[in-house]
Amino acid sequence: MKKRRVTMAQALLGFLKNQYVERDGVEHRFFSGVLGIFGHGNVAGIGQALQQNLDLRYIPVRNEQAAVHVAAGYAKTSNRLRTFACTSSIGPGATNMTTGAALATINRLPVLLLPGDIFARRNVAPVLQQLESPSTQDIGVNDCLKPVSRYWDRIYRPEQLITALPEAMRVLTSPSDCGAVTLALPQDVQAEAYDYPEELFRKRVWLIRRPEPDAASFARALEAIRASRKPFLVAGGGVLFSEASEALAKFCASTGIPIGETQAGKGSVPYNHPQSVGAVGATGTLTANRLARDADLVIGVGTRYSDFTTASMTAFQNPAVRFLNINTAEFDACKVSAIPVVADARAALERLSAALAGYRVEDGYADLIGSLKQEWEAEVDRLFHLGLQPRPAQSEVIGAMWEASGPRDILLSAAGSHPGDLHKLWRTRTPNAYHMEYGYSCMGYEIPGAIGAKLADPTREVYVFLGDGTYLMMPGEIVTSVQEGVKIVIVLVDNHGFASIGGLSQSLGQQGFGTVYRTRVPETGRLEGSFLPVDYEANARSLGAHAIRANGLAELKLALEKARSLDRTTVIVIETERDVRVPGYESWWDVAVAEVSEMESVRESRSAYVEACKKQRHFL
Ligand SMILES: Cc1ncc(C[n+]2csc(CCOP(=O)(O)OP(=O)(O)O)c2C)c(N)n1
Ligand SMILES: [Mg+2]
Repeated sequence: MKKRRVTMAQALLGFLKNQYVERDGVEHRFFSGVLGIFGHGNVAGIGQALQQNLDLRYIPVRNEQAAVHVAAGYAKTSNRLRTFACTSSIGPGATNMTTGAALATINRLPVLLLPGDIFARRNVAPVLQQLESPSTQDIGVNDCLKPVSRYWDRIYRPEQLITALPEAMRVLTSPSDCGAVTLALPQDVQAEAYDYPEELFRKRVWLIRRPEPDAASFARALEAIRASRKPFLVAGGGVLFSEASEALAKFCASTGIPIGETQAGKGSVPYNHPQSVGAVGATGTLTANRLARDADLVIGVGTRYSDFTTASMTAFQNPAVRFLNINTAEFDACKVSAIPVVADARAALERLSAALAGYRVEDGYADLIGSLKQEWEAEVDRLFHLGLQPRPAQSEVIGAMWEASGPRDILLSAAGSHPGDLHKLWRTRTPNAYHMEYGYSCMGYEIPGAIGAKLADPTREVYVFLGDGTYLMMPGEIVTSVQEGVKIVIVLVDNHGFASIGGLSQSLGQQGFGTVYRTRVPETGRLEGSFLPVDYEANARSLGAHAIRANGLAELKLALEKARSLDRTTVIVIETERDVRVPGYESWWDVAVAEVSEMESVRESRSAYVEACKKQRHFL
């Protein structure tokens, strides 16, 4: 057998370069490069190997957490057909990746983490940044990555790569088991040479399958649809991952079944598709929430039924409601006691369309969908044009961004009051044009995630919509966008702190405590002084971005036009009216209120909470 004598790190990169995926007859190289930061735990291993493998692009970032976010944003925009590997040193560099790994796994996105690890040889322990344990030498900070990884392994000997790598690839390319994969790499082993079999470096093409429904489940699914009078379809992220938008649009156009969208599934069909009723759940539209409330059959396609989608198990109130789930993951397919169709979304929807030819919802239901949809569009127009002076409402900023953007442009966001408002209001026109990270709703994802989205599709303008709070968590990656020539447009809403959690706090009877950015007053010891004097425009400029402060809506429109014409990352800062919010639409989200309190406002809120919980249902 032919051998190749290389270090473990060189072998690893040699393998990664030759991994491809194929779906529907189209082949992609799976790894587009390596993101990361060097330290003593990876510079001599992975760092050295990268230097002699320049065909694998190396992208230095400012924070290892951001590296994983870039990879996740890239994988999401690529419908999971491509990703990056992320390298870190040992210790803090490795643990910085934990948040990114959790985000990837929760959103079912493939990312490969390659944290450095302490010496396998152990004779020099404790090394710098090593976590010691008096009870075992077989523990380290990388063990933190176990619960947030779908596959985790530590490579104590160079030859273990040979069995670990195929497992890593199986998970990364699996439509059902996909998530973060961690290979912890002790720094001495990274640099150790071994005679690897030449076959390890051959080109390998991993087939991304489209599993078909089994006959028995499919028959039950058909029966359930035919028997239902008020079916309602929930489109989740799986629709986009499967590239099933067209199949879904056809299925719903021919059957008349309305489509509500989760955060991950938004944009599955264009907003003006006759059966599209927009966002469903806690941040849903009135149209979708009314239809969900009364539905007798909920067809969940590629959704994991998060509490935002189910409005904390209050969204579906018809006593006779049943569920039918189409999902590649059995785990999700079986939720809410559904008829589980364990299958690819596109394959299943195409088969359903064919089998249901001639079936259509009753006219009365179709008319209701049409009129509710019209009412909703009028509500969006109203919120886009409130005419507030001098500071606009956030909904007007969204309206201006929507009007300035093209149909293929990507709108990206993750945390704060932005996801809820966007879920309701953004009028998505093409698949993947709405990029919301709402599995982990991770403040700080936005800028690196947008770099990933832009790297995945440089032909689309990427707009990031974020708050002052989330901006302050990870502005440093603007530097990475400048370094790579990856232009993104960031619209930063300055409302002096956390409007979202502030509003939530108010609703819990807690008066927004700890959510406004104010200085501490020495006399009272409280945070009730003037607003913190943060100059976001100067901050963005100092990191290499073009920065514009927009005073009011008219200036925002000009700034958006200017940003389009530039080829550099641009940050637009706008102050909004914090207390003018997009309302909720007959929906609810469960946040447990203190059961006892000295505060009357909290006690009142608790009574309302106990009452609201009565609508929660089990689906058994
Ligand atoms: C990493 C992280 N920490 C904390 C939270 C909880 N959280 C959700 S929204 C939010 C406030 C966001 O503030 P900002 O970005 O200014 O948006 P705004 O609420 O003002 O719209 C916080 C703290 C989170 N989602 N992520
Ligand atoms: Mg804010």
